[in-house]
Amino acid sequence: MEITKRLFGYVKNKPVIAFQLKNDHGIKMTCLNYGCVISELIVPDKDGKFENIVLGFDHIEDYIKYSPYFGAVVGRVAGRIKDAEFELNGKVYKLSKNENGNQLHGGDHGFHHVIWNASTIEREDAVGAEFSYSSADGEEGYPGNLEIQVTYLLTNNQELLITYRGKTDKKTIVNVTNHSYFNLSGNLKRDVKEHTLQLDSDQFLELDKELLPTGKKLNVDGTVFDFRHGRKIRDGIESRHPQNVLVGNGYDHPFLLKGDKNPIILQDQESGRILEVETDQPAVVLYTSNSLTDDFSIRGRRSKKYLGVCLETQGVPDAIHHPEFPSVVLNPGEEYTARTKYAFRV
Ligand code: G6D
Repeated sequence: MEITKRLFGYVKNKPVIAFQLKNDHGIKMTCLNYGCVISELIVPDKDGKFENIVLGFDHIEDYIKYSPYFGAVVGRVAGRIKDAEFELNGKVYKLSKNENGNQLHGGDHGFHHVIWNASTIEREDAVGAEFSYSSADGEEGYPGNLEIQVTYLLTNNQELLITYRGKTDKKTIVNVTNHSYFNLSGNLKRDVKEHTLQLDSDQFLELDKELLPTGKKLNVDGTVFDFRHGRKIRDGIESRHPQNVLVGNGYDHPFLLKGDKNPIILQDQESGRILEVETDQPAVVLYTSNSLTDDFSIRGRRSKKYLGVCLETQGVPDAIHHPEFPSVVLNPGEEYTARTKYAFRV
């Protein structure tokens, strides 16, 4: 197991440090104290060739200028909050607006964009980084001083364990996730259209034209949203289903998870790489990078639609406006915890 640290750059004159974690089997991961970004994840293919499987950059300027949350932790609340406002105990809180009068991913100065305190973890069979951030009362409009912590642990069992913890001094809402874009072909050789996904979910949430949940749960039966027996990402890209067309021809939808032990399995036939995801969260947003623009490069590869697939495990988006969804409210004295495990197999 190995950890190395190096200066990655500066954001608002604060140093950005890159932590490179390596296990005993050659798996390597680089993460930054800027937005807890996972900038690189190097894993083997079926022939033992080690290549990067996430979208990311080698220079901080590119993250500032181009990144649509590549590898970042997003929050205080991931997803969209309608009208960028919500009510708690009879008080209306107005959030920063950054998309069509709503708030997306915690606002433009959300968790993806801040410098976190960082420390390293060294264990017998795991190495990791622990990030912490004090999100002030009123930051991006949210009530309560929130102490949030994110731990990445790379194990000798080819797994990345992500744990989120939060405490507040005032009633607030919290729902964070990691927004990595995976591409199992290795070094972005191909897009993700031929990737197959297996996801044991019977229902997904209908979105409106601002990509906010309408509150309606749609059954996956007989549609390209049925991943229970495995399906190619391509199916949703080529589909004429109104919900696939609405989000720019692909997927950008929350799927409701059943809390069973069935992992979410993403596979790339050609490389033989398999990503297994397990989580304690009630939902996963499947986003097939339909909005990726082609006006920048990613480590020399021209960006384009469908270059990555996001599996954003989280609370149900806009839950604060849908009492029927699991609550994202955090009270003083309670602890917010969320866990997701990514396992790298061939
Ligand atoms: C688009 O609608 C999608 C979001 O789900 C995604 O997180 C973002 O691009 C990066 O806004």
